[in-house]
Amino acid sequence: MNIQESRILFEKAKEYIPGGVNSPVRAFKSVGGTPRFINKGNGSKIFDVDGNSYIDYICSWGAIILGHAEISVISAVRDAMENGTSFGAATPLEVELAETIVDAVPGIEQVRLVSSGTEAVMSAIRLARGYTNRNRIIKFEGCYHGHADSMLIKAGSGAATFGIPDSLGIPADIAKYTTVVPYNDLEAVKQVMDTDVAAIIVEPVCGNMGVVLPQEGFLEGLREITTEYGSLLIFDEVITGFRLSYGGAQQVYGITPDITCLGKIIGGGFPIGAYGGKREIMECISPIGGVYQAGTLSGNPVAVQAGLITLKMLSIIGVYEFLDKHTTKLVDGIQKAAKKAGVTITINRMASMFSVFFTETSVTNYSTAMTSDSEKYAAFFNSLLNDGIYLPPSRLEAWFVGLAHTAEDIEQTIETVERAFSRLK
Ligand code: KE4
Repeated sequence: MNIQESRILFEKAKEYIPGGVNSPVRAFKSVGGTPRFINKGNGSKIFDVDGNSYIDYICSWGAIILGHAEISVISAVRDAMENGTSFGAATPLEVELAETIVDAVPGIEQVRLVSSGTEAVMSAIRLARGYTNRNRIIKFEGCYHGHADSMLIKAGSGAATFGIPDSLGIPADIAKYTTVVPYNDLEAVKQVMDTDVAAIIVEPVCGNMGVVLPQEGFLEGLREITTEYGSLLIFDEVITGFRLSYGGAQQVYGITPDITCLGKIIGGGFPIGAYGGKREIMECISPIGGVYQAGTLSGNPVAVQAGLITLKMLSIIGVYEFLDKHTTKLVDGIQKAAKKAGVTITINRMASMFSVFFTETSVTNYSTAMTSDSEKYAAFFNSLLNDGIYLPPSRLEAWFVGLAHTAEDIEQTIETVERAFSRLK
């Protein structure tokens, strides 16, 4: 595969942008090779600057569930842009998007739009602290909630409840308020719980250590513990919102959090995030409450228009069944191909998101996710990439199936996976 233009661009990009990318995972560090510079997407495919085409299973990390350059999104956005792109004032469409989200997501009675998932989580954390007048946050190892200081924390040593920074530039005095425990481990939560915990934040189905599902009783247990201690339960549904179902993971599992964070899909590929919850909690937000949060481009009319069209399309009966059918076909095909090639894998899947782990261990948390062989994943990734299939450039991310993936795409992917597995032996 000729990737000369990507190579040239990457060298130039490294002159002007740290690492040549605007988000670290795009640099292909954990899989090696040259990141592809993409200049076009259409439907299930993306095209790089050398003219190579790929069936895309990143889908902008889940945001592009309708497929790239979806015609109704493009035409609605074009119309919206002709009326101007940002006013820094209230606009009618953001009311419509808020109403749509409130109607769709069980735990949201009021919602505030922001411009990224990180901003949604950062604001939700501040809101939880302001509402409860408490400081501590509990999060789970392997869950990623964006790059706000209090979220870039890793587990302290042993039973120490104090988190330690997972990035330079985070003061210990901030890190100490975040405690990190293993996913799916309610006992560990109980050991560190106290009445200074403002909130427990969780990806109800994790997509950031690869896909890891909540074990029976885990989410219910978090709901019980937070209620018992008067802490808030925050579901970070930036990935799972409108992905797992129209009401997100909380609709699938029947657990209602106090605050929900959203992003990705609700912007249809434009910069967006949102956080919402019970009215009593949300009314603590400025300008009516004392918790401050603001944003120049919050509720941006172009992003909101793209999000509205996307959610309208997802509300059509049968959409999630379609996604389910295609994902089942793909996952079954990968399983069969691995068996045929004698390659040991574990697949975790929920609805139209899944991950392939190169391990025989069942993957239920971060430490088991890390048993996935990184060299095998890198070889698998590069074999598929060079054969026109674009996977996440990290073994700890998710594949996403969208409405634009056709039966032919699925067939072609399975055939390509078979070739990749045979090369792995
Ligand atoms: P953003 O700030 O990147 O819009 O959202 C942060 C975020 C929050 N919560 C969850 C559950 C998330 O998955 C994310 C961001 N997801 C990653 C991919 N797993 C974004 C990709 C990247 O960092 O480039």
